[in-house]
Amino acid sequence: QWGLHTKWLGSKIIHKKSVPSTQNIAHQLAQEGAQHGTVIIADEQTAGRGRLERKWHSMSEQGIWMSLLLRPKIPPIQAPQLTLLAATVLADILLKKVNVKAYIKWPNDIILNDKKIAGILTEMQAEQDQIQYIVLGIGINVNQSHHEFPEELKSIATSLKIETNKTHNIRDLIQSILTTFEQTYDHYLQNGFHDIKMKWESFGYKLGETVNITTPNHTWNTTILGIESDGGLLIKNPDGKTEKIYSAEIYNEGN
Ligand code: BT5
Repeated sequence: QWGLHTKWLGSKIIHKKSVPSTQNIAHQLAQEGAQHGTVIIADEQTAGRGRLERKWHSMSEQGIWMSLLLRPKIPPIQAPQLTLLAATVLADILLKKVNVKAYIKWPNDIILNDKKIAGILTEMQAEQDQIQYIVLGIGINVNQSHHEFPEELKSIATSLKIETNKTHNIRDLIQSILTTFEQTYDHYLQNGFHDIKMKWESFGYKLGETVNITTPNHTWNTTILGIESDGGLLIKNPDGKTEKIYSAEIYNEGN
């Protein structure tokens, strides 16, 4: 039905019309023992979510809303690498299949023409320093028109249709994403993070530029240098010192 030529990713695909969140279904299936590579896809989500209890607007059949269930044999501290891996896969597919250059805004946003086109949500269940499973959620705005976005998103979100003036085949895109994700993931397990880091930096948003960065207790201007293999962001502060950060929001300078 999906015409997939993958080895393990999507060997089982659960496709629903409307669900609160594909993340929740994936968690439930994982706890019931579902296998590595199970994929949950919804046409529409009524309660899509982002990080930190934020909402992910996906009450539309014009996007890709899916969750991948992964059972990687890597230490839990390496899990953030999978978010970065997924981001490179999405940026790569947008470049190769849609012919647009999107950028990856650390840690998990895909930005096209300075607006958010996709987001990634990685949730991990770990016990005694072992990953039980990871649910990796991917949301991409594909064929929405501008007026379909809620008011608060209109100036910060975009879709492939808005940016290319064309509609895109959602199934084809899912197929490409799953195929490339599997290849990239297998390569990563065999060869480590180095190639992902290189790729990530070729798509890094505002790399080498000065941005405004905000953490819970601090806002300052800094220069983004790249990412570290543990998933942290490497920055260079105005005093010349480099620093690694693990949680922050990045804004354009002056915003
Ligand atoms: C994310 O969170 O960007 C992760 C999004 C993951 C969504 C997928 S869809 C399949 C799976 N099932 C789910 O329920 N979730 C995953 P975060 O970095 O926290 O960004 C959230 C913020 O993005 C919101 O606060 C809004 O500002 C903005 N936003 C919400 N919906 C958006 C949309 N459709 N397009 C662009 N920006 C959006």
